[in-house]
Amino acid sequence: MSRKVALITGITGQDGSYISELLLDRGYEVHGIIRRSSTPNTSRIDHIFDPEKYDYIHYGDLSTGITNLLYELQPDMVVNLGAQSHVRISFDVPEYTIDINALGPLRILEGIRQAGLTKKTRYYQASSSEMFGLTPPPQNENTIMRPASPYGVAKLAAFHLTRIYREGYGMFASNGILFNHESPRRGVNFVTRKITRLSCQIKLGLLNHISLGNLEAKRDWSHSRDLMRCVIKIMEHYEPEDFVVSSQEMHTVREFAESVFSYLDLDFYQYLKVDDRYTRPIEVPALCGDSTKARTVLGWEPEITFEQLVKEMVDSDMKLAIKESGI
Ligand code: NAP
Ligand code: F7E
Repeated sequence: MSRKVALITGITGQDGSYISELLLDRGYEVHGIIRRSSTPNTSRIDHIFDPEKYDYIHYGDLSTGITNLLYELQPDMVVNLGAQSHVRISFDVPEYTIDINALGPLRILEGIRQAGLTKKTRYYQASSSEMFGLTPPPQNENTIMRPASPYGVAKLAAFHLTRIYREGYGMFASNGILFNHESPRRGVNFVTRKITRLSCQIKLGLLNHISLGNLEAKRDWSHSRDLMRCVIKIMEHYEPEDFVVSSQEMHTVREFAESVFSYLDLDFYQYLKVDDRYTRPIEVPALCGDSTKARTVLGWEPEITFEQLVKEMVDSDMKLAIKESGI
């Protein structure tokens, strides 16, 4: 029997790298779309794809359609992870964020339809807890959505477009409404990675402070690998549905930072500077997912605790800081 083909947008990102590993382990033929960049952007997937044999990597961008590639590959599954994924930056580039995060998914959904693949290709949309925005926790699949950023609005548009293609054209199109998830592969300008990376530099005497914005924001943080395991369950489920995926535990940014600094045996408040540049025009105060549906219907459970996540990220950033500084 031939291998199932999965096409991943955003393969060079945090989630793209973990889901590629998991899908390859499950026997899928994994293809990815990458953007051309002036400096290498494949560091998270260089250990997965042989640079000598890049048959599985295709240049593309969500600002244009990928219909030709869909037609050529006839994938069993498209996992759409590509996005301008930074909430604060979405206030700086709102039009671009809507283009990539809302029209991008529409271009793929239309591409699947135009390539005649509505009955063959399963579609996953990387929806986000940011769609809940100002609605207080706990948030589940039935919670009212009140996004508070261009990012949240774009993700909400894509969420509904996915539902419309499912209901209108009978496509297998599912949303995973994922709450914050992190790892050593997290982008350096998201708060968790910023804290783990800079605190290690402080520990080594390479830096003397860390500037942060809103310390009271509450988030539901998981490990990316855990949530990507659930995404595969969503895609292999017998019918398309939307699922909240989360740890069901909430911590403030302050608590995350205190855990990191305490693990490094440092006093967080000795190094902290609060800087308004890192606050947003509208803050989302608290997100905590009720993922009962994913746990009962899909039989999914997270494996990595908050404390293990902190430790894994700090240990990894310490190795990196030592390597980069040559100490
Ligand atoms: P990430 O690390 O920022 O990765 C984003 C990916 O999208 C990268 O591969 C990036 O390519 C690609 N991309 C950006 N703009 C693109 C464009 N115009 N055309 C094609 N590809 C483009 O994000 P992540 O944490 O892995 O998140 C994956 C997805 O889940 C995103 O859609 C995000 O919005 C969503 N999400 C994330 C979280 C979370 O907590 N991590 C929670 C809920 C939902 P480059 O490497 O070239 O920049
Ligand atoms: O901020 C506060 C900030 O940028 C978390 C994305 O993956 O998850 C992510 O979005 C909180 C916010 O993630 C700094 O104000 C304080 O309240 O790490 P973040 P996010 O905005 O929650 C959702 C679910 C996604 O879908 C997104 O793609 O931390 N905060 N000080 C700070 N945040 C940053 N970035 N930098 C600071 O210095």
